[in-house]
Amino acid sequence: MAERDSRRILHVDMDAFFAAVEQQRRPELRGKPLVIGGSGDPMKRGVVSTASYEARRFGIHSAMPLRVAWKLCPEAVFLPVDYREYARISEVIKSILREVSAVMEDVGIDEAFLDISAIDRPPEQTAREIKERIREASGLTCSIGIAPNKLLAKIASDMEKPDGITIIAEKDVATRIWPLPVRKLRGVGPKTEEQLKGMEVETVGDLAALPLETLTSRFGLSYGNYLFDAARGIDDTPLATQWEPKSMSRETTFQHDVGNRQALFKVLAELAREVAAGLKREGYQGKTITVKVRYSDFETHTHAKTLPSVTWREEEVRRAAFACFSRFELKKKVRLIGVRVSGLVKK
Ligand code: TTP
Ligand code: MG
Repeated sequence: MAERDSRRILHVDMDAFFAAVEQQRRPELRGKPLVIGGSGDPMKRGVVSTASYEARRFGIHSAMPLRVAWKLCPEAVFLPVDYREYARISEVIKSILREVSAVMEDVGIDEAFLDISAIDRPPEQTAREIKERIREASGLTCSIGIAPNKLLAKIASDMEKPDGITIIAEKDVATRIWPLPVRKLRGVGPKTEEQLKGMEVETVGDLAALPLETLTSRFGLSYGNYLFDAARGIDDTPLATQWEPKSMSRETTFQHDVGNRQALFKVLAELAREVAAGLKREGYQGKTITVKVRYSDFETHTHAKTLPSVTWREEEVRRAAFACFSRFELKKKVRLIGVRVSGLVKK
C-alpha cells in the first residue's frame, strides 16, 4: 500500500533546556538537581520554568510553584531565568537547523520542525548529524523525532528523552501511538481530555475506535474531524516557515498581591511602554490591546479593546490598556497583570 504522506518531518526538542544551559556554563551544577524559575529564590513567588532531569526524579516539573519544588527537594539548586542567554543559545541552534534544511518551522525557544524530505540520506543519519553539530556548538543534547508529519514527529521526539532519536512510520501508529494517553495529541488539552474521559476514551486507540459522527456531533465539524484524523496519525498541516508573531505581550507577577488601583495603573503603564517598545523594535504594529488580571485566588480575567487602526505608539497602547483595566471590578487583590497587543502586521 502506498504511503499516504511521503514527507519526512523532523522535530527537534532540547533536553531540559534552561537547566541544561545553566549546567553547561556552570560545570559544578552538572549531575545535580537544578530548578530554574522566577527570581531563583524558592521562598519567593514564582513557578518552575524547568528542572534538570536529576530534579525531576523528585517530582519537580514545569509550572509548579517554586515553594512546592523546594519542599520536594530542599537540596536542589535554584536559579533565576536568564532568558537572554537561553534565547542566544536558541538562535545558535536554529541557525544550525536552518543550514540542514531551509524548510524550518520555529516553534518555540527550544524546538523546531524541519522538512527533510529533499535530503537524500537516511533520516537517522541526518538526525545524528544534527545532534552532533548542536553538541559541538553548545554542549547540549536534544531529542529528535522523525515521522511523515508534524503531529507524529512531535510525539516521537518526546518518546525517548533525553538524547533520543525516534522514528515513527505510518504503519507504527497502532502499535506505538494508540497506547498513549489522548493528551499526547497536539490540540488535546485538559478540557477535551476530561470530556473524552466521560466517553470512556483515555488512549489514542480508544479515540480511534469512535466513529466520525460521534466526534463531530460532540466536538463540532472542524475539531471532530481533527480528532478523527489525529487518532489515526494523519496530519496534513504544512510547516509554517515564515514565522510571524501573532501577538506581543508583557506580564508581571507581584511579589505580594496588590490591591491599590493607582499602583496597578502604574505597573500597567510600564507594561504598555515595554510592549510598545517591543513592537517598534521588531517592526510590528497591532490593533487589539488586551489586559489580563489574575487575582490572588488564581481566577483570571481579560478585557480587550480593538483600535480603529494599527499602532505601535506607547500612548495609544497605554490608553487602550487603561480603558480595558477600568472594566475590572477588582474585588480581590491582584497577583498578576499583563498587557498584550495582537492583530499584528509587519511595518
Ligand atoms: P520544554 O521543551 O517543554 O521542556 P525542557 O526542554 O525543559 O525539558 P524536556 O527535556 O522535557 O524537553 O520547554 C522548553 C523550555 O521552555 C524549558 O527549558 C523552560 C521553558 N518552559 C517554561 O518556562 N515554562 C513551562 O511551563 C514549560 C513547559 C517550559
Ligand atoms: Mg525541551
